[in-house]
Amino acid sequence: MDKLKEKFQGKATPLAAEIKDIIKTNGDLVLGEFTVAQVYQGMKGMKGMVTETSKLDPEEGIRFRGYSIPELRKQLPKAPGGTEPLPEGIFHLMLVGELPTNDDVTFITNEWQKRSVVPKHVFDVIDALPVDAHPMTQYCSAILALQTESVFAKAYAKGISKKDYWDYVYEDAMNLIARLPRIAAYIYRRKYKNNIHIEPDHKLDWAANLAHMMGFEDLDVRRLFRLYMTIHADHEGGNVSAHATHLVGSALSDPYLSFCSGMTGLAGPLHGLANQEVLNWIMELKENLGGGLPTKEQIADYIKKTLAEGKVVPGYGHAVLRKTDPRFTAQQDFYKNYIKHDDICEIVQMIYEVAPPILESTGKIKNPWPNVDAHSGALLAHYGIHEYDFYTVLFGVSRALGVMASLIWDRALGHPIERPDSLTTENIKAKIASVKAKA
Ligand code: CMX
Repeated sequence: MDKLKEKFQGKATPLAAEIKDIIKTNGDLVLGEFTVAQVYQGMKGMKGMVTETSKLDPEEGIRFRGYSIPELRKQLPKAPGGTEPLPEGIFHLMLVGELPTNDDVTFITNEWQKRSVVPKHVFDVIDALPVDAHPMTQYCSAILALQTESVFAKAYAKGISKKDYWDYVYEDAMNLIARLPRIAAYIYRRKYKNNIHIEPDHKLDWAANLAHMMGFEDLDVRRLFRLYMTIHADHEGGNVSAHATHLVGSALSDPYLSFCSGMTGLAGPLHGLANQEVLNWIMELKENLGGGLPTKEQIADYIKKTLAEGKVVPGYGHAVLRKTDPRFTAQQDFYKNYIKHDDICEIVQMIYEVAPPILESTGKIKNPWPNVDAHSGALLAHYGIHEYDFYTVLFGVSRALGVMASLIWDRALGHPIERPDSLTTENIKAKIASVKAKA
């Protein structure tokens, strides 16, 4: 058993026993009530699942195992000479609940290097798609094609004990995470760089290797990729990509199948695709004005026009957050520290000043503040990654860290198949009538 797996088992075994006891002794304790509006409107605020890896506070933003993003930028191990955390570190933190040492992250980098070979048929499946297929379609197809490698699915077919599920899920999760940079870079080079591919560099860490295989050797791009992969990794359990992965995993679909469903959810414009939408929206604004920096008044008019056309302002709003997303702030800080001047990043800052009061004045948007997607594309574009429709793939590579760590926990804690109850509108009307009759 490898040392990370052993450490995980040391944490999971007592927690699984504790949870069994909690359910036995306090299983009837009421945790919350829900309303008709919540049932109709996406179950917002309903507490309906357990996620160990991170917790989202509406006012403060995400904490990974209790650590905020600014704390993690300081405390997680860095590459030699690097200034941003290695994403290997946040995976360790989410999986075992402890800040890693330098040795711990080196171990994970080496494991992912060893496990990173992608079978040929996966590239064949990508190549079978039209080159103009959206990169997320290519990415999801590749993940499904990779399912042939699932050790969980093979072991399950032979017959394994429930108590061993997590062990096979761990193997699949580690293999899947290890292979994603190669797949993402392959899609990028196929679609935008004349199908000319770059071999992995086995001396590089996971995020730097992705930048390298995409064709970016600049140290600044490595630094950005390490930050990007760290901050996009997880956002507790209820967001579409995390919930879909967890839900499909609860049917004991293997990690490849489960992750693919999470990624098809991430590909939606109200979730991860918003990063491409933000850049398209900003470029449309620039084009309408004939290039250059817009004034604040022009930005305000453009936002009002977007709302009047019944469209969403991409990168703004959130189902849980009620303040500026700390993932936005971390990227803003990156811009101010390392880039200092860039037209698109400046427009992002101007939108941040102009948009919130306009969105608030609609009276219906619950969170007028920017989310992670409001800034990420501008940083990527600064370093020459102008293919906006590829951005969600990068989000998807990072998101594997959180949802795979959670999936290992799900199986180690023996979470059963998810099956909430549903109601018809007739049921709801009957309930309203009976409450009114009693009043
Ligand atoms: N622009 C315009 N309208 C918005 C809006 C925005 N940025 N954010 C919310 N609204 C609208 C909703 O569409 C809804 O309108 P209707 O009542 O007419 O249906 C109303 O305001 C209330 O919505 P809400 O309760 O504030 O927000 P939701 O929880 O329903 O939705 C989200 C959250 C993120 C989907 C929404 O804010 C949005 O569409 N934002 C733009 C897309 C985006 O940036 N998504 C990325 C989120 C982060 C991520 O997952 O990556």
